[in-house]
Amino acid sequence: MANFLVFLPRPTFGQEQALKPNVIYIYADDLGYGDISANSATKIHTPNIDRLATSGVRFTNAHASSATCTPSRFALMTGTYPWRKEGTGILPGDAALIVPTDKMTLPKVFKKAGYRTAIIGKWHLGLGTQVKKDWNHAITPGPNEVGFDYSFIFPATADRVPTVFLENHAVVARDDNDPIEVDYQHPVGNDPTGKDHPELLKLKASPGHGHNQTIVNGIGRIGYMSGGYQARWVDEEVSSTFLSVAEDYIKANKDRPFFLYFSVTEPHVPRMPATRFRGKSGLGLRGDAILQLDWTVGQLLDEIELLGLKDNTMIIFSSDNGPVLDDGYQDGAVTQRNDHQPAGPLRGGKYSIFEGGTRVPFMVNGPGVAQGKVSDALICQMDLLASFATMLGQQVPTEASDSKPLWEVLLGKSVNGRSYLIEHAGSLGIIKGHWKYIEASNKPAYAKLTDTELGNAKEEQLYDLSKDLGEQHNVAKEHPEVVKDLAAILVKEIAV
Ligand code: NG6
Ligand code: CA
Repeated sequence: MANFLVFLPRPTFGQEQALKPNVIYIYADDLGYGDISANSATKIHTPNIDRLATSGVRFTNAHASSATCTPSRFALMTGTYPWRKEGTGILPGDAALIVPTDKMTLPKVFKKAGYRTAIIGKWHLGLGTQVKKDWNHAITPGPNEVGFDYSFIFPATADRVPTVFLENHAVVARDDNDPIEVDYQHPVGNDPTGKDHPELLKLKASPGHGHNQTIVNGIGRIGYMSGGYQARWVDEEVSSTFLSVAEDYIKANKDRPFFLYFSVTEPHVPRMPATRFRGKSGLGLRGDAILQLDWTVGQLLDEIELLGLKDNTMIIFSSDNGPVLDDGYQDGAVTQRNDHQPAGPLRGGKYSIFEGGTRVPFMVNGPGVAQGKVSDALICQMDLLASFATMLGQQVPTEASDSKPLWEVLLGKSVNGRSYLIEHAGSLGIIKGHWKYIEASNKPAYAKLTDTELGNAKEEQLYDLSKDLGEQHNVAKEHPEVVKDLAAILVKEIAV
């Protein structure tokens, strides 16, 4: 009997693993298309991120669903367009969870296939069932209730309170004798605010941007916070904290398939990289933060190699929305710009319906993935859910209705991406083939605070991206039939 068992045609350990590669999704925050040298940046060098491009597929037409963070992450998790659902805009740090707990999500696809799943980094999709919550006890639901076995996160953005990490349901290093309180409407506690005590700031807020409420670590934040002095993060250590938690996680799970959503915070504000990166880019703290991000990616890639996981680990790198230089602090991004083009050849950036808002770096690397290939296929981060579902032999979940299964495209084996994608900022646009249509809108064309061309105009806009990637020449009048076709798709999609 024992001998018979030996001859059972069961897969060897190696084969089994090959069917289920580990997947690491590295998600930068506000990194623009032109912020990496793989996408032709010349004023900054990102050799480690570039390694992912040279040994994998680099996409030139890959998108976040939206031009800001929360909606893009909502789409990534749920496989649905965020503008279909109210309340998916940029969330405050005390928001309730907006990802449904009873629907399929990207991590649940992996879980269903027997993977261990983790998020390490920025969350920004809300926690708990209501705004008012007790930060001193377990907070639920959150990432663990939508598919992650393990979570080590910060709740919202680096510029929003509470400036603490949560491991699974609990604040890290909390102290029962020093309870944390958070409020976005009214001041709490006695901590100085940036508004009243600008002399205490090591990073000054930009005029008009707010970011002048509770001061934590010499930086004025959005929102008020009191207590939790042991738990408050030091900005200079946030990145290395996430990296070391990620390395530990990978080591602990190296013998079984895992999905790691590594959601780093660079180069989102406040840009306060570790001392050794400061002044290194010549582009101010934003550039320095990108160098820190690049170093982090290098460390992670080295670790994967060291652990012998390289042949069995797929790494996807992208960003949640386009770039912005001044997003609230005087950090040198504008004054030391040195002609750096964070959106590369694209117009607009974060907050914009022009391509700079959603078209972001996107690289896929790993077993079965073409090497050194450039793909112009249209793809959205929202498609990862359906793509991994099919890769793992599952049906595409019906509720992930906007997610397209594009596994072959991710591998670089096919260039047949989406037939169209709706882009989302203040208004909606649609990209189909070489055409880009932006609906007519009364919203502002320009945001002075962030110096962003938002892309809104009272008349409909149409651009031929094959000749005019920078969206300079509105050809709507010359191609009324194309305008009609794209507007009709938009109307149809909105009605779903
Ligand atoms: C904006 C903040 C900006 C940033 C952004 C969220 C102001 C004036 N600006 O409201 O600094 O925090 O929200 O960025 O408050 S995101 O990448 O998470 O979407
Ligand atoms: Ca972002």
